[in-house]
Amino acid sequence: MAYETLHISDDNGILLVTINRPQALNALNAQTFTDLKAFFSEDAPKRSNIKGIIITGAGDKSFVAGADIKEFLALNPESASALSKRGQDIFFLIERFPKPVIAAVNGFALGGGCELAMACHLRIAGANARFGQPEVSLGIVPGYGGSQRLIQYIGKTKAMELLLTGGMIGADEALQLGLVNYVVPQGEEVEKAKEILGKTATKGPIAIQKVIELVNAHFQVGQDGFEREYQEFGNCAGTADFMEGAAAFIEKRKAEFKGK
Ligand code: CO8
Repeated sequence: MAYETLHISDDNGILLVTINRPQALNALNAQTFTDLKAFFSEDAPKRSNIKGIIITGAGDKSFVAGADIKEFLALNPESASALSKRGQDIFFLIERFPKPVIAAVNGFALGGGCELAMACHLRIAGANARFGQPEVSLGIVPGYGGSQRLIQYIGKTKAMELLLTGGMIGADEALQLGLVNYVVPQGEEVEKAKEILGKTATKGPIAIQKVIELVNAHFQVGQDGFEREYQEFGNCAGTADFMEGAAAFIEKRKAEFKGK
C-alpha cells in the first residue's frame, strides 16, 4: 500500500514507519491520520509474521512537531472535538497493536508528536530529542491522549508542570522521569529499537501480545488487570508455545515458537 505521508520499509520483518513531512517538521495533518489509520488497521495486521514496528520522523531535526497547526484555523468546536476523538482512536490502534511498537524519537516530539510517542509501547530518544505538550501556548489542551498518558508515564506532579507550562524537556530528563526507555547518540534511535525488537522476536508471540494487553488493561476503566492476568496465564498454558518454551528450557536449547 502506498501512503502520501508515510514511508514504510521492511528490514527482515521489522517495519520502519517514517512520518514523512520534513518541510513541516513531520507535523500530523489530516492525511497523516488517514494514512496511520490505514496502516495500523488494515496493512500492518495482515503482516502477521512481522517482529514489530518502529515509528520515526523524516530528517534529523524532528520526530513529530505536533498536530499541523496550519489546519487549526478551519476548526469549530464540533469538528475539533471529532478530530481529537479520531486521533485518540487511531493512537489506541497503536497502543493496542499486538506486536511491539517502538518510537524512535529523533528530535522534537511536541504536542501530538509527544502523544504519538506515548501511544507506542517503548520510546528510544536520540540525544537531541525534545519532549513537550505546548498546547496551552495555543490556548488549547492536548487532544490525542497527552493529558492522560503523560500522567501514566511520569506521574501527576511533573505531568501537571509540563502541561501547565507548555515547556520542553530534553532526552536525559525524559529518561530520568521515565518517559523514555533509552537515550542514544543522535541518529542511533532506529538501530537501538531494532536491537530490542530482535530480542522480543525470540519470545513467544502470543505471550508478547498478552503482555501488551495486560499492561494496557491496568489503565482501562472497568478492567481488572489481576483477573485478566490469571485468565491469560491460563490461556497461555494451553498453547503449543508454552509447551515448547518449557521443553526448550528443560532440554537446554533455544525455543522455536510458532505463535500457536
Ligand atoms: N504544524 C504545522 N507546521 C509546523 C509545525 C506544526 N506543529 N511545527 C513546525 N512547523 C513548520 C513551521 O511552520 C515551518 O514551516 P515554514 O518553513 O513553512 O514556515 C517549519 O515547520 C519549520 O519550523 P520552524 O521554522 O518553526 O523551526 P524552528 O527550528 O525554528 O522551531 C519548533 C522548531 C520549536 C518545533 C517550532 O516549529 C514549533 O514550536 N512548532 C510548533 C510546536 C507545537 O506547538 N506543537 C503542538 C501543536 S498542537 C497539538 O499537537 C495538539 C494535538 C491535538 C490536536 C487535536 C485535534 C485537532
